[in-house]
Amino acid sequence: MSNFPDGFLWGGATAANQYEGAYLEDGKTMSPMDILPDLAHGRKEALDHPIHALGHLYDFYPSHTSIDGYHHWKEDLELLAGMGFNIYRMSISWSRIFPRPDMDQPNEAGLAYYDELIRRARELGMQILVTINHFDTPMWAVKRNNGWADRCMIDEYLKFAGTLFKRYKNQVRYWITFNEINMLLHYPLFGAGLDLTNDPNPTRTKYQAAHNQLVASAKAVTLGHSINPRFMIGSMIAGICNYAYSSCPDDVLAVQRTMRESYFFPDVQARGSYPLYAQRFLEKNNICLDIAEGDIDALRDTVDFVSFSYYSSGVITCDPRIKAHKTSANFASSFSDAVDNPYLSASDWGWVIDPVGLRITMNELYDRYNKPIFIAENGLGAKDIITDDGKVHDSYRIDYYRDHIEQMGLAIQDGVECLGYTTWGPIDLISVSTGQMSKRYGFIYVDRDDNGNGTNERFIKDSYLWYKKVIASNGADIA
Ligand code: BGP
Repeated sequence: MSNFPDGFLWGGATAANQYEGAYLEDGKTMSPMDILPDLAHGRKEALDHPIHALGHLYDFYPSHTSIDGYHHWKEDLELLAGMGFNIYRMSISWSRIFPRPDMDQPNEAGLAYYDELIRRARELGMQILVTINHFDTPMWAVKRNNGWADRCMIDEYLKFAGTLFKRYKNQVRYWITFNEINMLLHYPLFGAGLDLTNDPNPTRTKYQAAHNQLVASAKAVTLGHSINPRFMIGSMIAGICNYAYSSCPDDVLAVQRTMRESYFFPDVQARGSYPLYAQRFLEKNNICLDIAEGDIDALRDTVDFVSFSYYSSGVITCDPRIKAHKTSANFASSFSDAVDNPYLSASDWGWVIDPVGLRITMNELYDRYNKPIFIAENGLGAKDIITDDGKVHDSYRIDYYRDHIEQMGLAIQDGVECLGYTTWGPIDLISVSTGQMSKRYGFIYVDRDDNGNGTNERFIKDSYLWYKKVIASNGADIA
């Protein structure tokens, strides 16, 4: 028996800057991803100092070609539809549509690509979920006005979002305003196009950028609904489930503090105002934000659904001796003081695997907001081996998904209203944190390595046939 409601949305998610390549084609200009080398060649430093990185010539830029989705999309959509996807989450590259600031008209050549892609995906039976900004504030904004530090980005964003809302009014029903909006605190370049190199008060700048994005997000909700009242427009955070290391109240308090850093964003987007704890945090840090007249009113327009990505969980402690065992590689711990969890194993990249954490997160978010939720990303980055006859036996990925889908079903049984589930990277693509190809998430293998060698030919993995079966049974058959 299926735990999933009829019409549940099953699919996968990609992002323009990790999928398309063609980084300067048809009038596109650069995105932050396009100035970065991979991890082994200075990605971390470049992420921290993007303006400096822009003036530096690296040997290889993974995103410039990526998996060449710009020229393979037809074949890719057919492969995705072949699994029975009824939704495809994708993003639209801002710098393809508005390659320069202050443009009155969008770049038609850039839009033409998405026109065709969306038309074909709909023809193949897929709903579309568009992420308007997936770590993709154009480089022109980074250079000109330090990205979202400047509120001029609100109008630039609304021009971009409005163009998409009008253009795809009848083809696209689901929208996310910003990918993992809470990540701007940890990945300021990806999240908000910020260079904080000489910034005397980076915390203030990040929260100013956050404010500007929250206003832009709320105004986009208003604008979108005025164009099509049926639009479903959602928020999104990187959802991290954190546990207290011990029953010591200080540890529990530390978890609450850490979770609020992320909840701050959907608290505003789904409830329509700044939570008191955020106001206190800003006061305590002597941060006085530039809040224009009308901003607080604008924030009142809330999202239709709350979405999140889910990969991992963390464990938090205040005890300095235990902190010494920090799991540096874990997704959750790299953004906080999280330590090892003795009950859980981790991926090849050290990301702790915790399916029950997904159920907990779903329940938490639904309890907190009482709005439908959507799991916008979930997946396993792993080292795959392709056999001579073009097969990938990725039983570990099947195990990962089976366990997470089971927990998702249980959360729905708990009472959570969940609209859908888009796995991350249904096709192998460039990793955002490392720039690698070898960190593969897909049900579809792409012949391309970390140095850009390969034919870009696509091969289906064992997990492809498995997910197809899951979708066909509406989640009942996960064996
Ligand atoms: C999320 C991003 C995605 C995706 C994913 C996996 O944070 O929204 O764009 O890349 O993480 O991360 P990575 O590619 O670093 O393995």
